[in-house]
Amino acid sequence: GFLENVINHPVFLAGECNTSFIDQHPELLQLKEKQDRANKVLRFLGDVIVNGSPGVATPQRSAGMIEPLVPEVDLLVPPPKGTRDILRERGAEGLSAWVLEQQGLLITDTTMRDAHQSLLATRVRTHDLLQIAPATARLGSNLFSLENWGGATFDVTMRFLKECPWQRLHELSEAIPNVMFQMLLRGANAVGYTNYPDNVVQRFIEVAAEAGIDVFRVFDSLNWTPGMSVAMEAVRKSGKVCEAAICYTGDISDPNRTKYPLSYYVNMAKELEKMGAHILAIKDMAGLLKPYAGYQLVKALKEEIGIPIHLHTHDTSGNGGALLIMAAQAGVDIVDAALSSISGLTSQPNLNALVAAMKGTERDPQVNERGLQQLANYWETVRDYYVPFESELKSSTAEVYHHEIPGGQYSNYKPQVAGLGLIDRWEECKEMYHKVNHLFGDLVKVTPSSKIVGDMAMFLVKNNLQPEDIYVEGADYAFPESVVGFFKGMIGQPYLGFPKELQKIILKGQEPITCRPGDLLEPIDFEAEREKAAAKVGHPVNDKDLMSFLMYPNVYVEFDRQRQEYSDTSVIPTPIFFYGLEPGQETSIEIQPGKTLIIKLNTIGKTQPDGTRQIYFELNGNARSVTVRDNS
Ligand code: 3PY
Ligand code: ZN
Repeated sequence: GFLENVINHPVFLAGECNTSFIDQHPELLQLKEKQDRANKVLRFLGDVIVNGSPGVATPQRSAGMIEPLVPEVDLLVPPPKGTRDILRERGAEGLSAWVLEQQGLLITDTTMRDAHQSLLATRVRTHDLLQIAPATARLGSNLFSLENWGGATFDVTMRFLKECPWQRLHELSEAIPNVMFQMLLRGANAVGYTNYPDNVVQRFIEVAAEAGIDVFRVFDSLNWTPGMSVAMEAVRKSGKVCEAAICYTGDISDPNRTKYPLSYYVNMAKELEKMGAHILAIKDMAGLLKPYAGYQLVKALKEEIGIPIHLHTHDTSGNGGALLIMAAQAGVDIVDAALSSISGLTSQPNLNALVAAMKGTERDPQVNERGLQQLANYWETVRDYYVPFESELKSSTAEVYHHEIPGGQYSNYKPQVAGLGLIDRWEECKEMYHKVNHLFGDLVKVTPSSKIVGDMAMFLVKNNLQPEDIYVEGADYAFPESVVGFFKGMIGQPYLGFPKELQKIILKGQEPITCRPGDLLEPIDFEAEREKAAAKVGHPVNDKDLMSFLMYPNVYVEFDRQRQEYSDTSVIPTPIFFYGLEPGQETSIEIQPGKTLIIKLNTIGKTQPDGTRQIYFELNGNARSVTVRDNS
């Protein structure tokens, strides 16, 4: 390889080389880099071929998978102007005013975030997002926004996909310059599961705004507005759109569910408007807002507040499409939906069907129906790559009105239950989720409060306990850490307070807090943390990587280690990334624009006494082999 190139170089052969030889011939170093990169990719593929991919229990054959049809668009013509241009020209307040001027229903496409978070365990890779990005910019140019970042994607990209969430955002932003990017931010929990110091939340928002996020949907998992204030102010300061959410739970149309009546939501909405929200979101994370209740809620909010209203729901019950139409009738400004092939069930309602239903009405969204169908067709093919991550829910279910499990949690809770060996008690685990909700005083359940309810439910089932048993035997049990933290007040205060007796039992004498957890957390010393991170990964750490480290210290360090070992694997096509190659199969991987590796798997060697195997490839026509440890 490298050495041969050096000794065969004419200058070297002529004996004219001195110490500046390499300086004068940087192409040799580049070649070495490229060869290193190719070796790393081969070692990664070798590992997948021998050991499979984490989380893929049922291996698939990449050989049988077809390439998606990417709609043809003219890349030389810049995409039409969109909402990002409006935000740039008119600012956040101007954008909000523009929304109110629109007669047509505006639509956010959630395909790139919540849809796959809710149906495919958040596993959709950057490679698949980027391939369709230029077409999305052109065929979806009339969309209000693309929700494509935040929520669970930040964690999952690093933890399971070995990708950098910031790189994803950057690359998407280059490919889609015209439509606003939207992210989900968990208030003081940012994109994690725990409260972070205020200056971390602030810096995270600054960095995300700079990296391409235009609309920040901010919520608090207990609807506790003090938990939202720091994030909301930081978004306003960044010049981007502050969309503050009321999380919907219970049922305003059920006279027996008195804790969260219509007035509760109206009051919260007024407060968020006063706190400076540019847009109000109704975040119906479990899909509990029934169509007529939705009409009533939107109507009341339109009368009581002046900012635009953006409705988010999940179609778990199958009533999601009806809800969106009723909400449109009541005057909702913007709704969330997902391209048909990644819609429905625990995901958002079907965007293409909504567009068809609204066509020709007063609130016709005036989008490119044919174009959006082509985008949906692309995702239909791509969805097949993610089969092992599908939840097994086959039809919509009205049972969600009973268990109230959020759509984004459903596809996660089941594998967690399975992981604890409780899958044959799945029905019981769902029922226990319901019981724990009421044990805890009927909570707003959304990340992280939903995770706490889930953790407690699994804990009870695992220990063969019923909620009542806690009052008798509670002292004998060590409760899940998340549950203890919750009762300590570490994610904020629930509406109407904690159940006091239960709180005493769970805290075992510890004093709960009633202030904002952020008031107690020391500000982070960014430069000290940056040094700590740099020491762990062995190279300087920029602002974005520092944010990754602060959100998920261990996950970030492990992700970085893998990237050093295998290079940036986000460029590998998804079927190959998850399922490897079969002998005789060939693939091409564009490691950077214009640099493509053609890789063919020849044979897989037998396991050696030391537990390794030799994997024989052809790389751009040359024989190459790598040694891989067989973990089986
Ligand atoms: C998240 O926080 O990831 C959610 O999707 C909540 O609905
Ligand atoms: Zn959602």
